[in-house]
Amino acid sequence: MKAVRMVGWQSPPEIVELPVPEPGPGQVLVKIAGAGVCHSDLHVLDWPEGTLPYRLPFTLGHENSGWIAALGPGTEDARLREGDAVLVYGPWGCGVCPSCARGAENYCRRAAEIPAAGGGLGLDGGMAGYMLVPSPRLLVPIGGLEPRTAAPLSDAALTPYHAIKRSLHRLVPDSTAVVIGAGGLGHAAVQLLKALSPAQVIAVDIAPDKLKLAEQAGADHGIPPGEEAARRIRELSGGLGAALVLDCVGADATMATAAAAAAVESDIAVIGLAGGTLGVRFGAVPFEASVHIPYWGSRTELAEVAALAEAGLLDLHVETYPLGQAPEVYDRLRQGHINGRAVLIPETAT
Ligand code: FEH
Ligand code: ZN
Ligand code: ZN
Repeated sequence: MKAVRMVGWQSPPEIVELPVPEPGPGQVLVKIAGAGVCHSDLHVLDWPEGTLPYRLPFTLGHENSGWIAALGPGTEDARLREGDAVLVYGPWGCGVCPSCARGAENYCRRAAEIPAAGGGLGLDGGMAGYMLVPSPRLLVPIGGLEPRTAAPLSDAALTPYHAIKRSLHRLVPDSTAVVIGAGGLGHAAVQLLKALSPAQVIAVDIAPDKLKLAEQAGADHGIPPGEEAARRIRELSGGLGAALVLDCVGADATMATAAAAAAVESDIAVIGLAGGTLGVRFGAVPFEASVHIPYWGSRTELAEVAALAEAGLLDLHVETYPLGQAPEVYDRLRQGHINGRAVLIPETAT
């Protein structure tokens, strides 16, 4: 099978031929229908050796969907059958610590002992014809959803869903939510905010086509970034500012905008990985504003995201490409030329 491999630190991914793996005890083999192309991969590919504990080479792709191809010995789980369409839950923890036991493998207590964050993040991921998943617990059935375009639910949607869910109590009628960065995560965040809350939603992005996508996703306003953005947000929110700011970029400038646009008693959630910083001190952020860095989401939340999609309340914008075009697609992503989320489709995804 073809696989998109991370072969070196600060090196481009390579497409190689690999044998289709066999599921061992406890494992499940998934035939990949679609593998999302996440901006985080660009950071992983760009970061110098030593930044992450990953052992190279491995197959990229941490946002995956497909069909169960084979159940390894001991996985005869009544819940899953060969042929079932599934999402692959991305953060692979130890599976037994208190966090993992409640489905929050994104916050596994033993993460520091595990030299990988999941398939596509140090272990073989889904940018390939097939993917080995360590346990059926990491698979979420998706019923009648189209598997080839469902993959972004497992990251582009799950990450903002987790961040929004913990702030829902702030999103009361007449409140305002701001989404900075209307790319893969951002446009999903807009749809989720409109589906889950009465808040007015303001999207902030430098690219007009991204703002258009955000407005198609339900944003009430789309505005450019910069000095003016915070003032405009205050104007649109009756002077209060935003009860929730989701920074899907995470750069110095966007975090500064988040702090300037936030309301008293608000949440500022930074889910973008650009590596920016924000000074949190008296006067730098509004009174009782909370700044936090959520990471991905739980297995339970992924099932909730899948349910939202099956109910038609979440319909992500997906651009599909053949798996063999992975290097070009990563380049397009880096140049900001992907609208919504790009998904790679293996030639075996029939
Ligand atoms: C991937 C790798 C490292 C940090 C964060 C991520 C996210 O894309 C996972 O949602
Ligand atoms: Zn990701
Ligand atoms: Zn754990």
